[in-house]
Amino acid sequence: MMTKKNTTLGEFIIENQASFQYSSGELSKLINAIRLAAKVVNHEVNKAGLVDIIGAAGDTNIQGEDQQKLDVLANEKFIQTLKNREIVCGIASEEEDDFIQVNSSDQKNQNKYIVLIDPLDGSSNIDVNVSVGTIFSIYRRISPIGTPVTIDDFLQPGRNQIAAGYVVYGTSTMLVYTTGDGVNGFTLNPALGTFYLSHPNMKYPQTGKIYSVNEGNYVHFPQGVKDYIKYCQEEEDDRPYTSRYIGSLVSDFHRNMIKGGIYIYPKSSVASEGKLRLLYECNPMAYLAEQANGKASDGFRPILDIQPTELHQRVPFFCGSSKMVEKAEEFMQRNQ
Ligand code: AHM
Ligand code: MG
Repeated sequence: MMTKKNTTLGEFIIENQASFQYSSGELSKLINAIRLAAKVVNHEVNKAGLVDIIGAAGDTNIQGEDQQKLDVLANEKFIQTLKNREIVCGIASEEEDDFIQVNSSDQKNQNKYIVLIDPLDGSSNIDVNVSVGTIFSIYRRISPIGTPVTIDDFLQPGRNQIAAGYVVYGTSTMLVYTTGDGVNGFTLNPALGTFYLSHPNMKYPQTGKIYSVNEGNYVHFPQGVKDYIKYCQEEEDDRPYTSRYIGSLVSDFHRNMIKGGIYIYPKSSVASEGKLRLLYECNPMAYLAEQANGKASDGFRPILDIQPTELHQRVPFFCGSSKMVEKAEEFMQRNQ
């Protein structure tokens, strides 16, 4: 694998195409389309702070067009880019109730990949200038090529993912992804509009000192999570740990992968399955985590082994450095 640091994402995709398990160039084109959509959305996200000057969502702009909310806009940009390039046969998005059939111009779609996206995760952070992200997940369809895609193409266990990744619109914009051969991170040079390989072969430290959970919900948490939080706060060995919670999954995940840590969004007495979506958020992050030597679980079993039953299914999420996730699972199992 090519891991020279001045490699551009474009070069990296071409160089590594041959190593894809079922290489036909289609997956490379798809990653390229995501790269393009990411740049378009990045441009919009960067303008978000100007909203008071150029108009807020719901206002009418100078051309007489309605201003759109950024998450709606990001959704449209990603879907448009993927549709226009005719490189997928179906798309599902956290922003859409149902999956989208993509027909190529000759009406006989020969493409084999489907994409699931969370176009702008953590969008409540935009108003306060905090990082947000895009998450994507790619599968090979299971229905026959040339026929309409079905719900079963989208309800595959995360283990079947071909590729997954995220874009973090942070102090700099990064695209981090895996095609099942490790995780690589690319940073956007905004002056040139080019992503450069900046974080080759990313790995979670085996353990870390950061725990990320919305402790405001403490009273509603299951006993196992309460006990694990207390464990993180005890003074023993390398503890107490440090608490860091941005409230933007992509950013919390990204920091924990680099520094070592655990992210938890458990179920609670007010949200029986937690908040995060299995298909759009947890599966892609779990695939990245495993590819980076980390772990992701619902407290009892690997996220990637869960058989989804609906598109917008929610699931409790424990994700991070392997030893930390194992410890949290121990607490969950003790309190079952
Ligand atoms: P969203 O898909 O509505 O943006 O929600 C997902 C986000 C995650 O990025 C973040 O980790 C979590 O919700 C924060 O939720 P909470 O504010 O309940 O802690
Ligand atoms: Mg989301």
